[in-house]
Amino acid sequence: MTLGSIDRYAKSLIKEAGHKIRVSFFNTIEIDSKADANDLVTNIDREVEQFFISRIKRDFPEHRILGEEGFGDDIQALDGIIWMLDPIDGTMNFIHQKRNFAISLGIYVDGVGMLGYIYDVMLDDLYHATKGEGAYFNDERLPKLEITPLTDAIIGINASWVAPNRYINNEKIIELIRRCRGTRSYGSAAMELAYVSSGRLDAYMSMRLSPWDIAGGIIIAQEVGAVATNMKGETPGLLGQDTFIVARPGLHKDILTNYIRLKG
Ligand code: 2AM
Ligand code: CA
Ligand code: CA
Ligand code: CA
Repeated sequence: MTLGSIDRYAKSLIKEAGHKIRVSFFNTIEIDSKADANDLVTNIDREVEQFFISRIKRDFPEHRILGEEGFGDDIQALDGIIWMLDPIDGTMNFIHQKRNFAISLGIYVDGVGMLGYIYDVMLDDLYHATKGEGAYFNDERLPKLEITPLTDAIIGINASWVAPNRYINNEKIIELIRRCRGTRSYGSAAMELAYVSSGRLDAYMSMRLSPWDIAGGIIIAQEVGAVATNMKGETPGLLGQDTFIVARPGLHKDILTNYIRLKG
C-alpha cells in the first residue's frame, strides 16, 4: 500500500461523502445541540462520519480514526496511521446557509501529516496536499505564499475574540483589526485554512480549535509556506483543543509578537 493509493482512495471517499451531504438537503435534517444551545450537530454529521469509518475499517483495518462525532477510535497517542476527520466543518453554516462548510481530513503517519484535504462540498472544490509534493486547488497547483505586510492583509477572525473574552487581551486584537486591510469570518475553520493556503485570506486565528478542525488544513498550509502554530508559537497539539493561528510567513510573526497577549 502506497501513499499515492491512500490518496486516491481518500479523494474518492470524500467525493462520495460530499454527494451524500448535497442530497441530504432533499430530506428533513434532524438538528440537536451538544455542549450548548449554539453548538449544533445533525444526523448528517453523524452519518457522514459513520460512512467514512465503516469504509476505512473495511479497507484499512489497521488504520485508526479520530472523528469529531466520536464514532472513531479513542486516540491517546499519535503512533501508526491516523485519519483525523471532521465530517462537516461549519455545521451552523450547513444548517442555516446550506453553503460554506467543508469536509476536513488529515492523514498522519506516526504524528507526521502526510495527506491533507479540505472539500468545499457545495462548490465541489477540493483543496489537497501530499507532504513534500505541493498543494492543489482542484487540479491547479497553489503557488508559494509571498510576504504581505499587515496593512495589506485580510484577517480571518471571529467577532467573539474581538469582544472582551477570557482567553485573549481584546484591546490588542482591536489594534490589529484597525491596522489590517480588512477582516472576514466564514464560520468554518477548515475553509479559512484553505483560504489562507490559496491566498484568499492572509491570516486566520481562533482561540479554541480541535484536531479535526486543523489536521487536514495544516498539511496544505505548510506546502505553500504558510506558518501554522498555536498562539504560543508552538506546533498545534493534535490530541486536544488548542489555540491556533495560520498566516503568511512574516505576518505570522508580526501578529504573534505584536498583537497576541494570552490571558492566564
Ligand atoms: P464545527 O462546525 O465542526 O463544529 C466556527 O467558528 C468554527 O469553530 C467551525 O470550524 C466549528 O466547527 C468550530 N467550532 C464550533 N464550536 C466549537 C467548539 N465548541 N469548540 C471548538 N470548535 C468549535
Ligand atoms: Ca461541531
Ligand atoms: Ca469543526
Ligand atoms: Ca464538525
